[in-house]
Amino acid sequence: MPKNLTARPGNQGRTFLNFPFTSELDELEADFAILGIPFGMPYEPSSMANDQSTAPDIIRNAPTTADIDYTKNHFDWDLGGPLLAGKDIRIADCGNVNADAADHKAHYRDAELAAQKILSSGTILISLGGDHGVPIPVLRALEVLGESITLVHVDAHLDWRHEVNGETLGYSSPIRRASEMPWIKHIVQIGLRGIGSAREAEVEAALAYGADLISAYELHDIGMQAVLDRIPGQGPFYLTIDADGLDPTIMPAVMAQTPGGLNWVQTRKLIHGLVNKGRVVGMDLVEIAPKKDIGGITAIHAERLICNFIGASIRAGHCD
Ligand SMILES: [Mn+2]
Repeated sequence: MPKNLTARPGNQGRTFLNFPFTSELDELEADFAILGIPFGMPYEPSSMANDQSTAPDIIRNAPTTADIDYTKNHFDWDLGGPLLAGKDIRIADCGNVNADAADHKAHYRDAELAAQKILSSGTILISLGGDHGVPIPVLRALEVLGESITLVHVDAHLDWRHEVNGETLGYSSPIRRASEMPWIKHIVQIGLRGIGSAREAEVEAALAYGADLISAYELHDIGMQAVLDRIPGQGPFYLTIDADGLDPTIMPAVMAQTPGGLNWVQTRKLIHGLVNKGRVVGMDLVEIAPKKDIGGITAIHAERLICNFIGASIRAGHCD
């Protein structure tokens, strides 16, 4: 009997919108799977269990889910109808990937295995971080699809460092690691601004690879539709969203609050526009640091973002 890769969420075991919990990933039959991946690879011992590691369960308990019946069944103006569009859509919350205090790397190994099982069953994967290291095992798992994936990245930061403090799998490196994966065909990065871990060498490496770097200011000048038009192909796509790519006025709960980010209308347009261009096989939302939230506003936007992704994917026919 193989060990379970995941365990039930904390916080009284509340799952996302009370959808059923399952850790039986080998027999998964679902259109969407929610998967918490709490722990990145730390740059120093004190950040092994950082604030972001609590975010998967905080998002599951977002204030707008207080009346889950409303969220699931009432008319949602973001979608033009109820969340699941009256269809027989199966959403599974697969809980959080286990961690091993004696073997920190086991968490990424189990996350990759869990993501492989979910993706290979044809299920759309919604991963909740954790910091921006945690998409690395998910991006590795995309290999099981046997397709060329276009990666769309929302972030204030470039995330192209080869290493920080000798660690190559941390939150400053996910897009560099993605660029090394043969199944990632194109990379589009949206929302760049301010100052992060990147130096001129990392910007040059991203440009040499052919990443389309769209600063937040260019986005504000040309609009999200023009950005969508620049994303090549018809998918499949993978969407990684660093919460600090959104403006700190709507997502203040991040470690690096940076003025000038995506507003909600732009974020919603990106989600709907991308799923209407082609199948988005998975997305993640990372780098939410719940202790910095103000009135739950970050968690509210996180829940709206995930509901828009689910509802738009259904309406685009990706679950038919
Ligand atoms: Mn990032």
